[in-house]
Amino acid sequence: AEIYNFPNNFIWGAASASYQIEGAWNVDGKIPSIWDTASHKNNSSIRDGSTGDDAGMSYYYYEKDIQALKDIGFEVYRFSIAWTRILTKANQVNQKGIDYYNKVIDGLLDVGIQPLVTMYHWDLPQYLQDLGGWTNPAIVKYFEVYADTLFASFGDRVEEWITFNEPKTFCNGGYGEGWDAPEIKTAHANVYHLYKNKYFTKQQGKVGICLDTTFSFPANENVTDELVDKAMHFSLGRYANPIYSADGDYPSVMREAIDQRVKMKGEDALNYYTSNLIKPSLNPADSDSEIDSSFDPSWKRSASSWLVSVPEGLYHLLLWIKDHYNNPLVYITENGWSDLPMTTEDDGRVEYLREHLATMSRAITDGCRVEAYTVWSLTDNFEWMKGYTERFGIYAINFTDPERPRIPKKSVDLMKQVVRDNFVEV
Ligand code: GCO
Repeated sequence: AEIYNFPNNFIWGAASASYQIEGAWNVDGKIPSIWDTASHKNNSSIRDGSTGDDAGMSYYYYEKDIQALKDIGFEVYRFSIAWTRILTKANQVNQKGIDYYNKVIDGLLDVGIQPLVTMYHWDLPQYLQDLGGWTNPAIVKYFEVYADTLFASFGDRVEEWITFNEPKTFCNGGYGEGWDAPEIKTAHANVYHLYKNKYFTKQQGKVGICLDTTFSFPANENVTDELVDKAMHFSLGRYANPIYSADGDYPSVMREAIDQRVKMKGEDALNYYTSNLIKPSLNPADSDSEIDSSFDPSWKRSASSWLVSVPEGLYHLLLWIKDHYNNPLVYITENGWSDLPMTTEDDGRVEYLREHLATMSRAITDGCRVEAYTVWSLTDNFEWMKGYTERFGIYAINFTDPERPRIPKKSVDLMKQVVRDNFVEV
């Protein structure tokens, strides 16, 4: 077996998101989110008809999450705060919401675990969606009030913040691919507007954004490097260039109509799960045509149709980012595998994590500035449109057990060894 080491100060942790784990959907002053609305619809689009009404009940059992993190020896916990617990419809502070997150943050710090807080992980207050949500420029002012409330309430203990989780997903997925109808580009414009005016860097310390992408490989020798690079710009450059590149310009290959110039500071977070093969595309000059992509049949599949294991994709992606954006500091804030049904024998996840940690180690050896890794996810949770039919936790949860014990899977032993030894064996 090969040993892959990590730098001494490398930070290990796990990730989660409020709507996916908390439950208590209508308790202690919380107002409805768009995911409460979506999952409560009659014959909703959620695959198993489930909701996040209860989920893993972290609102009540957050100490079980903290113990699960502590048992592994993790030093950071990436979780998100629900806007719908913090502000009422009248934009007033909901103290019980503040109290809950104070208990989580103080509980983590008491056992030496740093909170890495995502401000927005898709659970938009429904009343704001009723005003157009991210497509309405007024959302910027609402988000500034929310951000100020977070910084005022938790900024004394939370030193690193992630603003938005995957703008591509909630703008395109939320407004462009049918979960909801409205315009994609204005949604992006409003998200990036908050950076354009350096709003966050004026208010608080380290504030980053969390982008997601696959890595693109050529499907065959007919696929030009230019086309593969175009695919990477569709998937990442479109969202990263305005943040990283000096003039904040879009990659020329995109020629997007969006006019944002954003500057970033602090760590920027990256979610990587899988890669794809780029087949000879449609007319390359058509900058809006989605790239035609597929999977290599040899790539191992998970319980999720979109998730196949391509460890090399993480290596090449980190080098791509290093080369295109002048080697920024990166946290990997999501990377993981899904299984079904509930199981603790997650050999597929153990193999996936070993291989991806090894390629991450190689990328760091080759000069990439990756300083933290938080596995997706700490526990099985509500997997959005898939409900509970795809499980991403390194701890299993039986969602019919009122105590919701966090049951360690085999991958917990792997992560304990990685944290203890700061190396992974493949
Ligand atoms: C995402 C979200 C997570 C998902 C995870 C598995 O990246 O889509 O941040 O909430 O649950 O990625 O799909």
